[in-house]
Amino acid sequence: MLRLRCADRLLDLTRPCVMGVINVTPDSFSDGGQFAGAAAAIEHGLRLEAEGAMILDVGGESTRPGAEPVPAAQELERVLPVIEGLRAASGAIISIDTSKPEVMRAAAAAGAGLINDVHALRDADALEAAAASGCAVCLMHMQGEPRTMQQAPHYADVVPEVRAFLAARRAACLAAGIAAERIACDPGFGFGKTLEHNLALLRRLGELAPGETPLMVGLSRKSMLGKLTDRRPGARLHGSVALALIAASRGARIIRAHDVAPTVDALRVLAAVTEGG
Ligand code: 7PJ
Repeated sequence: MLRLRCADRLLDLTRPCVMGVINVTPDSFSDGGQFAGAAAAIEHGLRLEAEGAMILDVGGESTRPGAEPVPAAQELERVLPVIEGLRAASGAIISIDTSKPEVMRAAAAAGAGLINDVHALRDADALEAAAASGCAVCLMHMQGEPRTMQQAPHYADVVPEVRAFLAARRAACLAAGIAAERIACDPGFGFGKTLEHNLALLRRLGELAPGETPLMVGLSRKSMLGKLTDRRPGARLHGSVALALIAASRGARIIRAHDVAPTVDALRVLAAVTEGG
């Protein structure tokens, strides 16, 4: 059975599940900073849970292309009240979207069960902090850094390069004492990738995950959909659901999404067809 150990919880991934996005950043491109206040962010998270999200991903530092880094104290100020509030009111697994070890430690102490790190635990002390937390970890591939990563993404062959990176980061986690059942991987759509790179990764998604590692994908509202459908972020729902279904049908087990209800519906339909066979 495919599953992910998230601190004191075991997440069943026999069927693909949805991770709902809670941005606690004033510059978030898709929410326009609408959920910047902790109370609003908690309310938003509870709504995503009611819509069927199994995981709630709380982020206090924007990783959108061009975004500037945020100091740890400010990130903690944004995310901790939200994690505490959700932990008290929600049964969902809480994910902390961070690369900073001090944020990982504080979030785990406040009840987070998953560390979603777009740097794949490459920052100093991040592996140790994640290992000690007991949380699950999501290792994401990124070429370059958010501020400049979309300027000139380049690969000789994107699929084996991303696969090799994820395998190496998984090996580093295992060596640091993070059990295999605590590790998920993510190709990092849009993180230092052109449209063609993203499409190649999606086509060959099944080749990416090392071993039995569950694959997470984030495709919701991303700029590849802007290129494919010529729509602004708020009008990319239909394209996002299409990408979620394509990813799940190719093996993705965790779908990171802003629009939880329609994504959950689509995955239920897919599961009925798949399991009926
Ligand atoms: C991702 C993420 C993703 C994981 C963001 C956005 C940009 N975490 N955080 N995977 N994307 N694991 O939502 O468009 O693709 S932030």
